[in-house]
Amino acid sequence: MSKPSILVARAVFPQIVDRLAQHFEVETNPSDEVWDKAGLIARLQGKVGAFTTGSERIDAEVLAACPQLKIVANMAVGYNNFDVAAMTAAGVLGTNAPDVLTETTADFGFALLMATARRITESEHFLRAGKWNKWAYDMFSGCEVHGSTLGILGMGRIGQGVAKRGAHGFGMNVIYHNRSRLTPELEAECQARYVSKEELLRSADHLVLVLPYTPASHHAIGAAELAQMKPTATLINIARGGIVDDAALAQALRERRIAAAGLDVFEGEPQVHPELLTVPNVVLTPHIASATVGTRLAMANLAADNLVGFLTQGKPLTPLNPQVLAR
Ligand code: 8YV
Repeated sequence: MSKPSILVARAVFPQIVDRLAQHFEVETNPSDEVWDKAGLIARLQGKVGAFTTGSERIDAEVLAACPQLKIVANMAVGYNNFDVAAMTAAGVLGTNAPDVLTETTADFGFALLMATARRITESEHFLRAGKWNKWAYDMFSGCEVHGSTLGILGMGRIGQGVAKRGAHGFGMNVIYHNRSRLTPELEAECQARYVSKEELLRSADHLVLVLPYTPASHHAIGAAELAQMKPTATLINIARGGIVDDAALAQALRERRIAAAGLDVFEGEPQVHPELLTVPNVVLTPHIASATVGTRLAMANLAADNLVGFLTQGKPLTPLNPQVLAR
């Protein structure tokens, strides 16, 4: 019997492709080109499964053009590249890759917070440019981290990881806002206090965004929200581009209406708003919060496990629309 065919839409670890090849005919993308919609549809012809990353959008048009598709496994916890309702309507299972990246991503959130508060990249650029010719008492003075107020918007698993690092490691006063409040046990574990979004914006010395991107969270931080923040505050985005209005943020940074920002995700990435590239008080990284070898391998293995589990036994590990399984 011939093996079912799947598409691995971006370059991944060779050992993951080898694993998948034990079960499937695998078409890969050796040049790692990011295909446009027509390119993706063309490669998906005849495939029952797809291994995707955040760069492949699976919507009604793609689904209509690929009627044999049964599962799309995302190598990411976020799945805003999936139209889950359209997938469910088409009877296509979607899976994501939660949990395996939680601690690594929380580590990075803290790294970005520290780099932003303590002006690490800005001062390194100064040094590399040969501008350091004497010590000065006020050179690159930053914002205090220990003992300050850490605000977290979006208190899922990664938000909780950031909270614990702040509370236990840096003695921070942790406040959060989320669609739903944590249980008292989880609040105690994170030493975090639930507040309104207004209080979060007003009180945070460092505001970390860790919420999923949905139509409701589009521009959750725009000019009005930035205006409510302390002029000494920092803003850290490790969630998704589009949650912050990048144009409004660039203006707020330029006018020093907040002290600094640390951004790992951008509206329309890999494009970056040109204004953000010219303001000095922002730390910019190319969507690398989960990027350690171990974690990226775990994410890829989980996506592969979902494909193998579903296509060989009808049992995916982390389904997003399990109602498809009941059909
Ligand atoms: C991924 C991420 O690396 O998991 C997520 O949601 O943002 C990152 O960890 C990225 O989405 C590529 O798939």
